[in-house]
Amino acid sequence: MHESLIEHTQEGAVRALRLFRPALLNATTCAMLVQLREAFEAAAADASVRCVVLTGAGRGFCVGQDLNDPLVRQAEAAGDDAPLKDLGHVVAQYYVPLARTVRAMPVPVIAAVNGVAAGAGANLALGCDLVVAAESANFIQAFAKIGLVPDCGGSWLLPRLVGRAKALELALLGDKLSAREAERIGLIHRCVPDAELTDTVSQLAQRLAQGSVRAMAETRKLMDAAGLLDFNTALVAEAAAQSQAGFSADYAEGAAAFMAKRAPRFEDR
Ligand code: T3D
Repeated sequence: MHESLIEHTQEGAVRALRLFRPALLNATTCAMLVQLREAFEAAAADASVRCVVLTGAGRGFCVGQDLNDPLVRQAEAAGDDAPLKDLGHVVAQYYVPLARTVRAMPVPVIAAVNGVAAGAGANLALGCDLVVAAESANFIQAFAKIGLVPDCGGSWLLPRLVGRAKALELALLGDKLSAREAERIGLIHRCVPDAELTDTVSQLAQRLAQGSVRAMAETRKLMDAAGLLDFNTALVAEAAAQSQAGFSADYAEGAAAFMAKRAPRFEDR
């Protein structure tokens, strides 16, 4: 039997995934990354799920790669002629499929950052659609401190979220950024007092789950693509996506509910 490193719970249409290696601040192993990707895939395939929340157990959210994992730890002993491990292989095999899966979810994804988020753990959170962090949490682009470069989407996400100057400051210095400051510079959606994190995220998740999650997933796709497009091409992409949205049951329901002055009941995915 494999050890379970991800806890799954569901409340209504909201699936919560909790990273579970609390003693090591939820540092990720390859097994954990596979389990997390499979948990997202299961949520994507389950029509009862309309929002996913990702959080961590214990005092940390996730501190990125477990640096003690034999798959990534290079030999230290002088004279040890074991071949060097190829981290690019680990990134391509485990982090890339996970980051892609999260970014392509058919429903909105919220990161509930309960504590420190470092390295790939920080970028895993930032790749989610909305990031809500407890006031005591912080974000650390820890890569440069150990001679690595940002991964799990960091090089793409950071400049888009906060601009090149701040992105490079965060990545080159690797200093702790408080959740409050992360909210101020627009890196995350919101920072809340620790005691309010669970309720705030729960209310936000239930609200998203009641909306047109299909339109939300399409909106994320449009915004991600738009960064590489000129204005006119982005307009064309919007028209194509709106064409599809206009054929959806959600649009029929949303417009009918508006005209009838009642709350809509969205069911598409
Ligand atoms: O390798 C590849 O495949 C490439 C992919 C790379 C992706 C990456 O994520 S690289 C970045 C890896 N992460 C880090 O470099 C962060 C390292 N951790 C820290 O700098 C500190 O732990 C924190 C600043 C995040 C938190 O500090 P603090 O004082 O609150 O906690 P702590 O005492 O340092 O950590 C608690 C325990 O977790 C401790 O273990 P112990 O002494 O109680 O047995 C510590 O060693 C362990 N821990 C923390 N981070 C990691 C870790 N163990 C393994 N790997 C970690 N990344």
